[in-house]
Amino acid sequence: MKINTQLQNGTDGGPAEVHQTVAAGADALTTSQGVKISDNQNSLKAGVQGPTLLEDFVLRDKIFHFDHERIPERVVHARGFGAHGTFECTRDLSQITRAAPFQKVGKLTETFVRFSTVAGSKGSMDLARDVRGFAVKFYTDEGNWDLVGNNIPVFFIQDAMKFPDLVHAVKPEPDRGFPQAQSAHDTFWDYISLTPESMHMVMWQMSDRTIPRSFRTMEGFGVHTFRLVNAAGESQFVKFHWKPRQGLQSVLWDEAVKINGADPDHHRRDLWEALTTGDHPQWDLCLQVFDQAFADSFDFDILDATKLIPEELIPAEPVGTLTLDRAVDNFFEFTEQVAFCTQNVIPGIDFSDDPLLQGRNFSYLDTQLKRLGSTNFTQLEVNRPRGCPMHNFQQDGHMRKGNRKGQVMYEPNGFEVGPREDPLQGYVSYAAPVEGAKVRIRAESFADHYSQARQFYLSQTPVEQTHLRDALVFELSKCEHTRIRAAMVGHLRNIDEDLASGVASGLGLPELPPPATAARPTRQDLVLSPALSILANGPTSFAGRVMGVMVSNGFDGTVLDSLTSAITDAGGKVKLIAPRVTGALDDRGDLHEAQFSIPGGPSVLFDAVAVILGADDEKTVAEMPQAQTFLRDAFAHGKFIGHASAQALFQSAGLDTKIDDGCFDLGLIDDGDTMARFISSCADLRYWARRGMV
Ligand code: HDE
Repeated sequence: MKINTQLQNGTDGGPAEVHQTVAAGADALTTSQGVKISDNQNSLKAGVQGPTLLEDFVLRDKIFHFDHERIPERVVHARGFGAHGTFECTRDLSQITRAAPFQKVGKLTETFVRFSTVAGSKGSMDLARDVRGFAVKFYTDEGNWDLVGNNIPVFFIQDAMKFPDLVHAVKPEPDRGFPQAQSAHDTFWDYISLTPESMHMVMWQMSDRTIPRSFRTMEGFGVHTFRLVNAAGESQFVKFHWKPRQGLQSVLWDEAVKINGADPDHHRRDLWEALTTGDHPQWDLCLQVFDQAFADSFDFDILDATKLIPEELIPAEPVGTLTLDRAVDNFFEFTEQVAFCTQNVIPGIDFSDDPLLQGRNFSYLDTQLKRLGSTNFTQLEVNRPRGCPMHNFQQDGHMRKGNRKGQVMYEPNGFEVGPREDPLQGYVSYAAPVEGAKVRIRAESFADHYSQARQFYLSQTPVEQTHLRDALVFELSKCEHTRIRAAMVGHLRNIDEDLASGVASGLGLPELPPPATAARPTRQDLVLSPALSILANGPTSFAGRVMGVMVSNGFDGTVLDSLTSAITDAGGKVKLIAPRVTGALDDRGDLHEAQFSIPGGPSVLFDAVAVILGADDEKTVAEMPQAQTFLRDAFAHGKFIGHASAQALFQSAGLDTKIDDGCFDLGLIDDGDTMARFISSCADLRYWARRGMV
């Protein structure tokens, strides 16, 4: 497209402004009515300095639309990031379900995925300590199936009746309108302390699961028990799990706090970069399939969303792979307007009687109408079925397009017009027997609130247990009401006495409060589940990770070259940080462009770091407070550190006497061994021994 750019003066010779006018062959700018616009910079006025005229339809068209650009944000999960993907079936499940994506190995199904944080509003930060949403829309041959999950396999509450209260408690307190995107405040912990069923989820929430390194490094879970139904109408129960091929990884709380300042978009930027550089993240969809006999014999109720089934008891078997392969080309059109609904199921998938799931089935359609303003949101590109046609007699409503043509808009009709029911292929709900009186009651089998919380806590590595305790101390320290802190410690005593006393001492409680009253005693006999640990399920290489390399003028170019090629071979990326973002000259005189200036590229943004300074600038860099913080933070966060000619910086950062086995002198590159050891160590992500935790 050709554009003429001219500087023009106002008619009275007024200030110069830029006018970009249309050139031959290019599109002309028009109003929403298609009228070509001659001047997009000045409104129509009565006289050069006169008032703007009401008849200026060009101005009104533009501002009218602008005034109405915002739609209500999601009441929860407002901040999200979406991507297109493809699901490939790797196991034929036709014996147990007739669901279209699982009928044949190799079958591809288009998907759209949206990750989110729950509590914060749309403009909050990515690294809030929060549960992450993991919602997947499958555009199957038999309609859209939405698996609207989280990155945690259990939930805070057992019944949908409690959801509005839970959300009101965690959202900003209504009188003051803060805190934003935080659970660390009185109302949340007050509610939780009065909700013993939330204790298992609280263990997950206070673990590092809620501060993931990336969307790419977290698991996803359907949470509820669902049903699979085969062509013969036989049903089994199922739980859905997404397992990242990238391995699990989280950041430290101190990193999360700092990342939120340095790059509040850290997670979305990370996914955007992965998608746009061809580093497509993948998850295996794994199923835990079980029957009524297992459900009857299991220690807990499979309809209780505060419980999980340990993978050691029923393995999560891979049945397909999701690859996110395309970024959206318009955020609003896809990520904002996508409408997930738990009741979007397809033949072969059905609900269980989990009261939380049943309640969700009411909520999602309702919320989409509020948010998107019309029942016709199903016609939007991101929401309409893509793998199959949509044929019905629905018509009209706000923004409807594509009504059926002709006289007949109903069924049955004697004109033999339009689509008809299909008793053989159509969706048939599983004929689960139902009986009993209408009651508002919680089943006895939902009464044990502490045993799985204990099992989760004890299944964590010592490092993770420490993080969990510290998170509880941090959060409860933000509560102004001491009764809330004490009440929470009372619950922790039912989970693990050491945890309770650790938190009590972190909070400075004068004495241990009594244990909370429990409907059921905590079981001490549950077998530990290593599948619940992040550290036990980390990556096996540095692939998909980022090495931040600080360089300055005169640095050793060969060290950077060999570091870059080793990282690239391992599937990772290198990003350069230099005193100025223009980059730095190496000792051969070659300019290496930087992605960050030192103040803009703190080490919390990277998985591992290297500092390769040049003689020309070494002293200047060593004196920069941000360079010192870069190194000090990397060290404190247990990162692996490569270095060459960085003695002065280690000294000014106060680390010269602390260099340990997590630091690698890349100047000793000659034998190649140091570099190789550095790269393979980086796969472990952190040198825990430095933090006193092995
Ligand atoms: Fe949601 N939830 N939820 N939720 N949820 C919404 O729907 C709701 C629950 C989840 O990226 C809302 O479109 C109720 C569990 C995700 O667009 C709303 C209950 C799980 C997303 C809603 C729950 C989730 C939502 C708000 C308790 C994990 C974001 C905006 C009965 C399995 C989807 C919207 C996206 C969004 C209601 C509990 C996951 C209001 C009533 C449990 C990932 O409909």
